[in-house]
Amino acid sequence: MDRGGWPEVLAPGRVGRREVLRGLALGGAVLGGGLMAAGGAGLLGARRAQAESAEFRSPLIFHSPRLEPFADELPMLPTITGSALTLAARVGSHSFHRDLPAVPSLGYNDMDHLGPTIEAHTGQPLHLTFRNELGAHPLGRDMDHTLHGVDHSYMTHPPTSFHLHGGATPPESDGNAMQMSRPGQAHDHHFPNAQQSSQLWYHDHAMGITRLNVYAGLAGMYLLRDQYDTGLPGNPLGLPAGEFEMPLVLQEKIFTDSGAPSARSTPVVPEGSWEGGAVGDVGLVNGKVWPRLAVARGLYRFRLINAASFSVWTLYLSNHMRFWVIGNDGGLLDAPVAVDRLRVAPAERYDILVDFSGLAPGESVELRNDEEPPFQAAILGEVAMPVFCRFIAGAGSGFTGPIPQSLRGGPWQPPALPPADTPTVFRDVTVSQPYALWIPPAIMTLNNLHYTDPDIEMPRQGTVEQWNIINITPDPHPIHLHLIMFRILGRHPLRTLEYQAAHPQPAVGTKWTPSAENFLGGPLIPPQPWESGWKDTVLVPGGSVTRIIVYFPTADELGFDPDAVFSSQPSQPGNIAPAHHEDMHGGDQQGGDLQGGDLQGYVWHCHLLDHEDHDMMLRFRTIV
Ligand SMILES: [Cu+2]
Repeated sequence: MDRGGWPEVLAPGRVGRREVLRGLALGGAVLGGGLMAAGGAGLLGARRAQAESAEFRSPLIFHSPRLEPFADELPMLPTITGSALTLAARVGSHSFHRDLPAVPSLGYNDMDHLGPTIEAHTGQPLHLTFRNELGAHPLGRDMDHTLHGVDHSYMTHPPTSFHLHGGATPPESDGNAMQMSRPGQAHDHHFPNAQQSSQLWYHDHAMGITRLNVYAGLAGMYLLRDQYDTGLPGNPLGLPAGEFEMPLVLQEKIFTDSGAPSARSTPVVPEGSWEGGAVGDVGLVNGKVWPRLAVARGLYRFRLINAASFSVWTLYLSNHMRFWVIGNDGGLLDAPVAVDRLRVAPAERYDILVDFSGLAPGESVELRNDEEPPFQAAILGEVAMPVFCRFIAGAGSGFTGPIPQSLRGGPWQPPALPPADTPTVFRDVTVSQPYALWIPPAIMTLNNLHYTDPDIEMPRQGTVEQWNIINITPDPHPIHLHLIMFRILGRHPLRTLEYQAAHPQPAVGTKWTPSAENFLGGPLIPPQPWESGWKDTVLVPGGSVTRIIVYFPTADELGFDPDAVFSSQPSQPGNIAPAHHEDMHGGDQQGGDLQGGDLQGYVWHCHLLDHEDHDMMLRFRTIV
């Protein structure tokens, strides 16, 4: 099995502020794109050697205190269910490891970090009241006041926006980044749940501080069940249930010596400045560093999510035994896919089966990662975060059912995955890191635009489109579209330098989406078998053209108007004066925000949260 199917293309790209600063710190010698491409292999080799020397610690990055692995039990996330729920974001006090003190953290309801798993059922709508009950933000000093409306009040009164990731949700309930609640305010969300069984998740989406809110803990799992995938023992699919089905929320972090999570990864970027993305050096599962889990010697269903801000991981089990992928973002695959490695980008979910029956009682196996950080992080000395957790086999045999032969298309199974639709509209979009004269500040962009620029995508409802996502950076970006699920058609390497030379990139603010069809570096590489179903997030490799097939449903099909105008104010505004966002609203906005602070449409963005905050996020509308 290969590493997720993409030959790493270290295509030359442009560099952002952090990358500029890194380059300066290293003597300014590594900024040139050509050098990046030419020097990649040697540098990576040297870095791997450094990583294997246990004592090597790059002075250009922060390091967590040394922590004993597998000291804590893997926490079970509580589950809540019902047709009307309340989730309140609060400041808690959380210890991330046995040997770390409790520190301020964010969580939902009575959880000090992360939130409960919401279980919902297809066809049963959920009314969720989200309340912002936050106080001073644990990462307030990391807020960058040059980003979209972020001001000093955010440190003590942080805004929030609650988003159900993967949900087909009415726009006023979708957690628009501009529809923020301040402490004391609340917002009512209607989630129709009119979609098949799938593994969604919820997280904060507030403009300019999403990376800090999520890193501090505002995320949780949302399992949507249906009549096939019931989540109950004896379910028609024969899948493990109850204690043998577990959400695993995977993250990586860096800790300070005081035990607090650090949003910064390098002293090269000053506190209070947007950094561009931080690789963690410890792994967390369900909010604990490197936990251990006692397992029965049987089959388990793990609902994995990469809930990290920045890193793509290649996961494997330490004894290299195979496991089975049975589903991804949008639901089940047609049949289990046996793998021994699985590449997971931020915001991607994978539904896997792991069979511990071959272990002897007392034997253990670890969930590990060996994906190197992207090139531009690696040049600071960042290395792969090696492990998430340890499973220790007990004496009991647990769930002993077989691996299902199929998951769809049979009796008492959901219908087989349909072939991807045939597109009638083709749309080129770009992913880039523009910079001016090599001088900070830099920015990450889609289509070379700021979030507030008016020239947004406006696909027609009822239309099948092919989006060609052209990534001229050397690094991977997981691209996520709200409202819809899509299919991955495949990926081409891009002859990036030639493409850029033929189409010089204008200053940020001018839409730049030239066709890349004459600059493909090879044939279409089809998606991996485990990417074959419905996806809401696609890993777009560095130097690539990634093609997805997207159907934009009509209001009739959705049961709500996806182009409805809605207020930017929360539905329960309390006694707090309306927020002012004038600085974020342009004047003549064909598809943009309306006068008076009203909003329209959804967003698509990179799910590297640092990128999303600045400015790799754009609005889109689906029009009639
Ligand atoms: Cu990105």
